[in-house]
Amino acid sequence: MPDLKQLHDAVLNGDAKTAKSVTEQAIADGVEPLKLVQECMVPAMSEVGRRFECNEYFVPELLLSARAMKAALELIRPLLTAAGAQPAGRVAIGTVKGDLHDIGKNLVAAMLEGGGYEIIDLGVNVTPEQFVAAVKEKNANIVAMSALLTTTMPSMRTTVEALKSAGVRKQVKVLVGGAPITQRYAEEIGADGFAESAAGAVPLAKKVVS
Ligand code: B1M
Repeated sequence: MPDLKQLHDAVLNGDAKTAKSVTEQAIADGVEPLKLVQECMVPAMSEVGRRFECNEYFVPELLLSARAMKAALELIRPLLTAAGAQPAGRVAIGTVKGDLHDIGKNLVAAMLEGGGYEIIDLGVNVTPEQFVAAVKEKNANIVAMSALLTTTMPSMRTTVEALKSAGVRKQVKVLVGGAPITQRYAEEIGADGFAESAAGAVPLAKKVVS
């Protein structure tokens, strides 16, 4: 059994090679994949954020940590995905316009995929028009938006408005999340639900669709 603190430290120190090898070993030893995410990687990224705020870390360190987390997540993602289940719905997911943070969004997508949802991943810097197009052209019945910057949060409201203007608001449920987002903000902009974590997105999607 590998020492899981090594995974935490590898993400914190931006060491993708170690992050990957410790994750591989942990999976082989039967450690619950979600435990690796929730108890090692997410706390490490929080510490990265704290160091960035204190000017101990700068953008290059952020990028290295993000790369280490992604390397480990790539191994975990397939394990979160249920095999062969009928899709419970079709989710168009993206990080909103102006925002390039995608680690949380990717985690939410993987959890929803694991929960039986078909995922249309629109990527990052997604405009309201792109969300509308995914609903119209790909028949998504859930729009899930992620924002990590306070400056990009307003794009969630603009997207809700764009869905209304395009006449498709009633045929989709809108879910929002990301570090600066709150239940109150979700209500304010007319979203149907807010999830604080990737794991919380699955029961939320089930609840709003039913
Ligand atoms: Co940036 N960044 N960043 N960053 N970055 C933050 C967000 C920040 C809080 C750091 C800080 O100052 N402490 C700060 C924002 C401040 C603010 O707005 N108030 C910040 C800043 C300022 C910036 C730049 C402006 C820095 C600069 O260039 N000067 C710049 C902006 C670029 C842009 O987007 N236009 C920038 C750039 C970057 C990198 C590119 C270097 C890199 C991102 C790499 C990538 O994503 N591919 C990066 C990183 C890594 C971070 C931190 C350190 C970590 C983010 C992360 O991945 N967390 C972050 C600090 C922090 O969060 N503590 C920070 C781990 C991830 C699993 O958590 O994304 O919160 P999170 O997702 C969670 C939940 O929020 C939820 O589920 C996830 C898992 O449970 N969730 C959802 C997320 N989306 C959801 C959607 C849902 C439901 C739940 O839908 C239903």
